[in-house]
Amino acid sequence: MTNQEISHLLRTIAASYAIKDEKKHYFQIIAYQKAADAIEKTTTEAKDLYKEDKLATLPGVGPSIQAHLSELFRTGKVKHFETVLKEVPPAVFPLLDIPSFGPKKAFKLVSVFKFTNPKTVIDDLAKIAESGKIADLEGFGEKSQADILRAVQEYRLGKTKSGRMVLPYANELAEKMLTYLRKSKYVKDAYAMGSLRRRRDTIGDVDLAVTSGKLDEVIKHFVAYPYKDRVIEKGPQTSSIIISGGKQIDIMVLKPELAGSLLQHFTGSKAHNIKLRELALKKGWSLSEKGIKQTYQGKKVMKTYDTEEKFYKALSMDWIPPEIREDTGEIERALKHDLPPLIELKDIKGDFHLHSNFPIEPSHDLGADTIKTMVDTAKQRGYSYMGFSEHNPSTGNHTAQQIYTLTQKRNNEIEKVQKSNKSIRIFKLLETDIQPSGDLAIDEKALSLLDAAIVSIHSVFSMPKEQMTKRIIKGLSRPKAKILAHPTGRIINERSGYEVDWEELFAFAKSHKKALEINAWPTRLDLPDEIVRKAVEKGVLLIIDTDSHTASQMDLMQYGVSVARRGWATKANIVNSWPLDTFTSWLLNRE
Ligand code: DGT
Ligand code: CA
Ligand code: CA
Ligand code: ZN
Repeated sequence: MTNQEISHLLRTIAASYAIKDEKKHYFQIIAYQKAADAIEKTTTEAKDLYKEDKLATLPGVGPSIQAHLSELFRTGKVKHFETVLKEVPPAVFPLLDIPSFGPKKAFKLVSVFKFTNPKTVIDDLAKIAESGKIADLEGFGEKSQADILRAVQEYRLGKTKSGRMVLPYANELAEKMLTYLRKSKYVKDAYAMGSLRRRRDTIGDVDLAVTSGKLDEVIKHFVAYPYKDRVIEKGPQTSSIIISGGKQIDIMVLKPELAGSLLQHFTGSKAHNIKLRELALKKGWSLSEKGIKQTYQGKKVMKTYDTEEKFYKALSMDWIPPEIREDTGEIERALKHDLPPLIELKDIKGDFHLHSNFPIEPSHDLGADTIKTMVDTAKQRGYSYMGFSEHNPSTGNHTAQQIYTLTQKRNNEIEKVQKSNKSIRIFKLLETDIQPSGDLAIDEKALSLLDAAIVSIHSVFSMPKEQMTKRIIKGLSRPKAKILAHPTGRIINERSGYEVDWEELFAFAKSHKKALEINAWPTRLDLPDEIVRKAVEKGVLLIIDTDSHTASQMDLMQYGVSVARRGWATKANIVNSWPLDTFTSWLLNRE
């Protein structure tokens, strides 16, 4: 069972409790939802943790749910879950996957219209809604009938509750909306908040914060957004809309003097905020988006903060970078004034996973821009070094000698461009396949033409963990192989990565000074942040690359830097933030 399936199951249990008796089961509902969130977010498979007897290390999952999960992995089912689920009509469950459908609403519709077949319930519901019968139900009406129809249509178009956006897409939505908001004379400042500001790899909905002296005018302007599909909620200082395309945008507006607490609250994460709130509670304080309520000379007063720094300072802490606000130790470190100096975009001195359009006849994709164009772009970015790493010439269509000759031709082109560009050092690499046997796709003679090789897996992804780990380590053992590209092979919203024994790979990479890549390509972001964090703790070297296939894609570097920051990486960890001489001696060193 994958993490996603487990998380779905836990949400189903929470929903069943809510249907049975929401008040009575309040704490169970929260516990199951929290566990579902945690498991969905983590990049370690819960099943692996179970096998290693480490389920207890899953944050956010309490002992009783851990025991249920153990039973699930041991026997394939959980007696307790079956008891809970038995009390809810099966036709309710498919409805829970439709956006905007809560357990209560699903249960009511199923009970009233006597839906019994889980396979047809969504079609049955659509028919009832079209016939106008839902509008007559108490507590529903014409509008909610139309909403239900729309939600079903969107669901059929593939929009599910778990449909999360990749970061640049959410970024673009937010930027458009921010530009629109700033057109209002009532908007003082406008910011992207939530997971977007924390730079998570995927984004559920876009959250925006605005400061203004006239809250109602800003809300009015917000809901008048020309590309909106519909308004979900409109209050005095908050509102939510769905824009065309089905994505949700939430806004919160407060006076400028409250900016500090507003940004802090709305950036989250939820877990980070809950931990802060617990700390504050110990002093008898309470936190909100409007400030900190404290007892002062016997009276409750609301202290306000116009910057986040002041807000955190009031809690005796240093300001915490948004990327690490996940309650994974950052609060304790901020209290000790001991947060690490996270890597920044401006620290990056070069990009190494670059595909030019040089006709090297690879079996995978070629880039679209010339070596020269990409060098010009790297110089504009202020880089001191860079590396070309086209895919190796395909082994199926070429002899070893042909591969050698093609590589040599590509090198000649690089050398030609290097001659007229002295301000940047250009390295000759190739992105070389690690074959299923662990051998590299090109032989020692072709490798000798390179400064170093980036090695990666592009075929036969499903292998048992031990075998895959051996394969990778064998490929990476070759002296020229210095970088392992996109180490998990995951494609966000498409496929999860292959199975790797990280402990073993980290130990090997560390002792042989091989770098694991943080691939900045938005649907890869691979290594994922949680694994970066572990690599950083173990002292493994990392490199941030864009995997660009055009010159303009070198702009994607920012997304890789976000992942590195979310993994608590500093300059010491990231080899391509090192000065040219240090970097060069690492790259050319053979161990
Ligand atoms: P997402 O949208 O799933 O990618 O994740 P977020 O983190 O953007 O979550 P979202 O949109 O539900 O809420 C945005 C922020 O608002 C969240 O990170 C913290 C704050 N917030 C929302 N709900 C709660 C809550 O129940 N308690 C606290 N303390 N903060 C909350
Ligand atoms: Ca959000
Ligand atoms: Ca939200
Ligand atoms: Zn590549």
